[in-house]
Amino acid sequence: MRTLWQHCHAATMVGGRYSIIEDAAIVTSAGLIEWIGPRTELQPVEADREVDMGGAWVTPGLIDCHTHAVFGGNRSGEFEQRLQGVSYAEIAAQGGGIASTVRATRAASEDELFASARQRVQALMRDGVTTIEVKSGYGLDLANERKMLRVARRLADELPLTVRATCLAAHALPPEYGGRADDYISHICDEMLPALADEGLVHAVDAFCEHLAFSPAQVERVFIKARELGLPVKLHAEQLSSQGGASLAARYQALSADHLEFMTEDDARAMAAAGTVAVLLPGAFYFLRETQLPPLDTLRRHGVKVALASDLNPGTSPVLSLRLMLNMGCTLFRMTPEEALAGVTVHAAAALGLSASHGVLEAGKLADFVAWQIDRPADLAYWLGGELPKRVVRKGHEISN
Ligand code: DI6
Ligand code: FE
Repeated sequence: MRTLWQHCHAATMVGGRYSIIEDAAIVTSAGLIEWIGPRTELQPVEADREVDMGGAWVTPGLIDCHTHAVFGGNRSGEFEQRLQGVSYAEIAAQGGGIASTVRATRAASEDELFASARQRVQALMRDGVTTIEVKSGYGLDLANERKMLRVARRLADELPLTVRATCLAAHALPPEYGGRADDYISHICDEMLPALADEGLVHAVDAFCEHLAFSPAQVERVFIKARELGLPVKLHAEQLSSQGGASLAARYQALSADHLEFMTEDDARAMAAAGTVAVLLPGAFYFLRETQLPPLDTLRRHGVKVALASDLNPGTSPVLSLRLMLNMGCTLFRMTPEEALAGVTVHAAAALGLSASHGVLEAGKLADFVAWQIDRPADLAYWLGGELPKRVVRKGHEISN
């Protein structure tokens, strides 16, 4: 069906700028944008349907390029404990932290994980998200990592959403491998990744490079296997310390390096040369009350593309609004509203390897867009939370969340 959408302004995000079309018209058909431009330049078109957008501002559908949306259990109790002065170390010693989410995820059925993840993902969708990345990483054995990745695929099957599934088996050391990190990395490389890749459950491979997780040498073993399997990589890097993970990721042409509070200028230089996207995660920075800011000016100076994401996870970033991340990217990290919007559209698409089909409003791209009843594009980063009135269009069809 061909639809003509008009009486709107478009922030197309082409080239990572607003690239605004005032008084725009958009023609969609077969799930794609057929034409977009000034309404005065629109050639006669036989549309099955015409939609008056009421002066709305249209942006590409928002892309949340870093989430751990699938998990069992709940860790708000740890939140309370920390506010009563209990330290991370004491919580971990009590069996809390990632380990408690691993236990809850292993104990949950696929249906239970799907039901809880769907609720969280639908909250993001109500905020204009039309594409999401979902990581495994709370199963930490083949059966449970498979269970998580199957839930990610089911989210794509049952919701009007593009879902990219990332295997993060190298997220934490499972209890059965206590003290044997190298053996666990061997298990990931020799058994888990080949099986999950063969089952078509994995779009990319991620790892957590940190002194309390895995070393650059252990991460590199995972990257080598991912490359053998033809899978792109991404990395949780420099979140709590400088490990050289971001430069390692760049050496493997990673789609992205994520967190980056402690990254160096050498990391930025390497990422720029490799085209690796910097994914900043203000939710985790804020929730952990981190004080080390990611070096935004260094990233700008080296021309590294910067994306923003929720890092939705139960321990460090229980975030259910990507638009709030726009505000935090500006308020905490000093991004401009234009940079922040690029961070959840065109640059987020690049962080997922989806630049050919997602992230900007131009002919040939997926017809995923949001028509916001706002006065200016900066309003998206300006308003803290809440739900801005909007119409969400997915593959050319309006959806109600
Ligand atoms: N960095 C984080 O902040 C989360 N994972 C990671 O690699 C923590 C996940 C959790 O606490 O459940
Ligand atoms: Fe994360």
